[in-house]
Order: sequence, then C-alpha cells, then structure tokens
Amino acid sequence: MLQELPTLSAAQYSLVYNMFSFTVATMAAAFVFFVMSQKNLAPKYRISMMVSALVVFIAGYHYFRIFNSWEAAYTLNEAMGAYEYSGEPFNDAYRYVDWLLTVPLLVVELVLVMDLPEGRSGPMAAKLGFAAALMIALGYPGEVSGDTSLFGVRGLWGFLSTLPFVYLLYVLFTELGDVIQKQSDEVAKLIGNARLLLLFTWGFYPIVYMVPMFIGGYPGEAPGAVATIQVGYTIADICAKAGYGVLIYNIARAKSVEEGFDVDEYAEPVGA
Ligand SMILES: *C/C=C(C)/C=C/C=C(C)/C=C/C1=C(C)CCCC1(C)C
Repeated sequence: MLQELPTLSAAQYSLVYNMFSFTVATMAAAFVFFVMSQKNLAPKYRISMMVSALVVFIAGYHYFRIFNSWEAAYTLNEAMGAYEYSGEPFNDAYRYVDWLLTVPLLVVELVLVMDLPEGRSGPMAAKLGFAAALMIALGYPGEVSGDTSLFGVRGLWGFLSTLPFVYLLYVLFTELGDVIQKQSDEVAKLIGNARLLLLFTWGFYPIVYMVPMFIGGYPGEAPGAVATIQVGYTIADICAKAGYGVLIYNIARAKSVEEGFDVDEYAEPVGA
C-alpha cells in the first residue's frame, strides 16, 4: 500500500530506521550461514537449507527496499526536531509481497526436514503452502484499508485470514504430530521446538495487526501505532525466518548424524 504517514518524534523515526537496517544485516548474515552450512548435512537435507537461504534472501531484499522507502517517506524538520511525512509514499506492500513468497516456503522447510514417509511430503507441502499463501492474501485488504475497527474492514479480513491460519496450526499439531512421534527422542524434541517457535512468532503477527484497533487511528494521527507495527513485524520476521532457519539446521544436522553421515567431514580445514 502507498500510505500517508503521521509526524514522528526523532526517537520513533530512528527506532524504525535502525530496526530496518539491522534486519537487512541479519538476513544477509543468515543467508551466508545457510548456504555455507549445507555441506555439513546429508545430501537429502540440503534442500531444506536451500529453502531457508531463499527465504532470508527474499526477506533481505525486501527489507532493503522497505528501508529505502522509509527513508524517502520522511524529512527532518529541524525547527520541530521531528520527522515529517515528505509526501513520498511509504510502500508497505513490499512486506505483504515478501510474506506471500516466504511464508509458504517456511512451511515447506519444515515439511522437508521432517522427511515424511514416501509420497507424503509433496501433498503435505502443497496443502500447507496453499493455506499459508491464502492467509496472507486475505490479510492484505484489511491491512491497507486504512480502517482501524475490530468490527469493520480491518477486523473482517483479519478474521478471514485467521481461518487458514487455524487450519495450518491444526495440521501442524495433529497430522504432523504423528510423524514426530516416529522420530528419535532428540529429533522429536528439536522438531517440537521449531513448531513452538513457529506458533509463537506467527501468532505475533495477528497481534501486531490488531494494534491500530487499540492505539488510536491509522495512518493519519497515530505515530505510536505506526512505529509499533513496523518494529513489531520486524522483530517477528527476524525470529520467524533467520531464527527458525537455525532450528531447521539443527534438526537436519541431528538427522544427518543419526543416519550415519559424518557431519564434520567437510568442515575440516583443507590439509588437516
Ligand atoms: C516471515 C513472515 C511471516 C512468518 C509472516 C507471518 C504472517 C502471519 C502469520 C500473518 C497472519 C495474519 C493473520 C492470522 C490475521 C491478520 C492478518 C495477518 C496477515 C497479519
């Protein structure tokens, strides 16, 4: 969405600015880690690291664009010591485009690393990926509506978006629960942790989405809501993409060891 923005205090503006900058760096670092760490894994688990690398690459690119858009959307009013809307719109659609691509990939990562019985991975990844994309697509009209009411446009699309979200969690905790039981204790614990991280970080997004329903109007007059939404989504993205990718790596590594792959073989320095 191309959205008009309220005047922010220097502290609010800088907080968002610094968070965007930090996120670009985090996503780039995570990308390098996921690419480099693949060689430590049995070949069949490398694909899940490849998907993790894609997710943080896509997110890093979008954060770079969001960061630039934020910078252009504000100018410093030195007399006021505050940042005013420059007239150049802040493009928040980058965020939803990013989610539309990365959220299905995040569920695919988990399905791949679980290594489901023959023939189950494809359909499972497809149905969860579809639900994830539907969730984001349904949230978008509410996010950009400019409406802030619980029983209005924002609330309605938010509710519709919650339906595929609940379905996704249901499948993760029921059908995929059975698959977890069949893994070794260590792997079951690691997968359980990744699933919990997913539950808590993903659960954070609808809460942030509801912020404008509780702190004043948006976009016009609520600087607090603007800064809170941007910082909230940013923290959630770092945990749900980079942090989650590291947990997926740990699962893949534990499974590689169990399956007899020498995970350190390639990690030795040349000539050692
Ligand atoms: C990397 C980005 C991630 C993991 C984004 C996840 C986003 C969600 C789980 C969003 C969910 C929403 C609802 C369940 C209802 C309100 C609208 C959304 C799109 C914020």
